[in-house]
Amino acid sequence: MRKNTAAPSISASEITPKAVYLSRRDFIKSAGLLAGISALAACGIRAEAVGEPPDANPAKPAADEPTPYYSITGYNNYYEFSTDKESVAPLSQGFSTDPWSVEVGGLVHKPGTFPLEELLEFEQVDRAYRLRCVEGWSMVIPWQGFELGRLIAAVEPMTSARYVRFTALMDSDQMPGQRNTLFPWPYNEGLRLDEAYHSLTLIATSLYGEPLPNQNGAPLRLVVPWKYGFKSIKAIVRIDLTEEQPPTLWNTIAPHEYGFYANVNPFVDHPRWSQASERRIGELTRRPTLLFNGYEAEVASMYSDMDLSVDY
Ligand SMILES: Nc1nc2c(c(=O)[nH]1)N[C@H]1C(S)=C(S)[C@@H](COP(=O)(O)O)O[C@H]1N2
Ligand SMILES: [Mo]
Repeated sequence: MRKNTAAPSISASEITPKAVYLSRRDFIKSAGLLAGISALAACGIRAEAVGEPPDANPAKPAADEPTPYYSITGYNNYYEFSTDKESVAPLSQGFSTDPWSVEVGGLVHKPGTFPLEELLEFEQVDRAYRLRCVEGWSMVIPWQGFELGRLIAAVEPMTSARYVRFTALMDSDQMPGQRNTLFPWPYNEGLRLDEAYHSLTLIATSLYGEPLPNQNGAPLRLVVPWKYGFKSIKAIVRIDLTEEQPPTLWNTIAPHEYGFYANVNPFVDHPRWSQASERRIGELTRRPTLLFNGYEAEVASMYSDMDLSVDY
């Protein structure tokens, strides 16, 4: 079994509404076809795939089933609203995301301001990804959005560009957590340019076929499935191409605890806890954490010349 695949690209009009998606999933599950995330990503979306024969070995342990919508939207890390995961959803309900645009600049030939509507014209894809928080819990989230690489290519990076810096919204009137001055707001993050171009790297605009809920980073957020969740910055308003590695919020606060790379790695512990296993939300026992969150086949080559325990 492949550990995962990028889901096939589909157009926005083909994105499965949540109710249909869920009932189809139930059908697939009862037919004994749902053997893991690869089955979901490759088959769950496309009706014709339901007719495929059952898996020869259905007794696979630890299948990656999508986490229920209520957990994905009710248990959130989003410090601009609250450090309490269950308070983020209620506190973010009135957050205004319309109109929204993203400014893209820095070392590019064609800088520009992209209204959300324009970003939604990039080819939309459907991706169910594992999300592993550095705190030791995980979910499986069915996102829809576009590959970040499409946007980066559109602004034509200069040859000197080596990194991408992301900046989230700064608006302490709307985001009460930003009144907590212990954090260097706004939230920011960064990727190396090859990571940003990787086809797994997504800008998510929807979840379970519905527009991104505020608590999950509406109207658009980064998703980098092989890295710890804090890299997947929410409510992005600015993207800059840079020559130097950009500062990031968690790396600035605690560099020895949160590296710039933040690749999921069960062999490199957090200084205060083990990263060898994780609690999948909704499950009773912990499961082992996978190197690169199970996306090793797709991404390991980008780090072949790095010592992962040094560049963590
Ligand atoms: N702007 C912003 N983005 C953020 C965060 C945040 O506090 N602010 N938290 C991060 C962390 S630690 C995680 S685990 C994920 C959680 O995403 P989810 O709530 O959609 O599951 O968002 C990440 N993106
Ligand atoms: Mo996290």
